[in-house]
Amino acid sequence: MSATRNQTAEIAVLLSAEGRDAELREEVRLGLTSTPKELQPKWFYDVRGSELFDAITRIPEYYLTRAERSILERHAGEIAAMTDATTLIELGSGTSDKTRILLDALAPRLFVPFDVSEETLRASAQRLAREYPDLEVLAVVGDFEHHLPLLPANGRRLLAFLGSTIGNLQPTQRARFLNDVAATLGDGDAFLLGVDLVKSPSRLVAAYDDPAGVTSEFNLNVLRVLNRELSGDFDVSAFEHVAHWNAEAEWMEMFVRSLREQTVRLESLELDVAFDAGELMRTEISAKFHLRRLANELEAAGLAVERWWTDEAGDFAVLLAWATQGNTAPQR
Ligand code: AVJ
Repeated sequence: MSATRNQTAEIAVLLSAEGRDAELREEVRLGLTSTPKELQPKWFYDVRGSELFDAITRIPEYYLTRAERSILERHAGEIAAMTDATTLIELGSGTSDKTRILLDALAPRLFVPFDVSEETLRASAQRLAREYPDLEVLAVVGDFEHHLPLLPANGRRLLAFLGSTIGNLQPTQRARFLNDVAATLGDGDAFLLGVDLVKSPSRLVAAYDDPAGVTSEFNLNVLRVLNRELSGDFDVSAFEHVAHWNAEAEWMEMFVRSLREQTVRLESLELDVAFDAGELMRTEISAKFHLRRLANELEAAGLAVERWWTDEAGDFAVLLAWATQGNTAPQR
């Protein structure tokens, strides 16, 4: 006599295909009619974009993923003991790769992977549900800039935001996001944040402009996304990948550069977009942090940083924080 779990993941869709579509159209119209032109990095991640990002995490120059994994491998037990969480929520979980380290250490009852990309999320949630038959998996399709208050609130929660994805937000977006996190965390809930640290520009540029050209493919893929989603006619071969260290802002930025004067039509938006020869369109910022300063930012948002860990080289950091307003760390 045995009770078998069905080992399938449940999916909750907070951002419907129509909602996502409306957001894409609105943001792309705004971005392509602005000076300078800009696209939001979240639109990279269609199926191909998610695969290309996965490939990036394995290129020798892209140290971020390996550094974060080494921190989690070394300290997951400690993180589990400090948080004592029964629910693990992972924002922007993508393929949920590093998540396994946390799942193994925490052994939560419920895992909530949260991502905008429904297809990628479905596939990885099903895979995890099969790999961890005792784990309840509730995948949530949503946008972490809008849907944090709608996250499941059962048990003591660990909210993980890894991979330095926070670096993709502009400073004002970032402040708003951190405030939302603080407001969402209940008594004893914890926030685990992975961030890339400021280092030599040459290493940073190498990480975002690899010689094998994987990052270039990833970056240019966003034009294919627009072609497909908005009936566009971008000639991808008429653009090139550019990665640049912005020393003032302390962020890496990626652009696509138009190789000639050209006009692109986005039929679904009834929009013609003129590019000059050499014109740059920014597709991503990836901010790099100083630990002390970032901890101050978290404190200002109502998040008390309890501890942080770095990898041996000091390239990357993982921070653990609690909400301060009316919240207390679990008593022990
Ligand atoms: C998804 C935030 C981890 O900003 O480093 C990788 C995306 N862009 N190479 C980052 C990315 C170019 C990446 N994160």
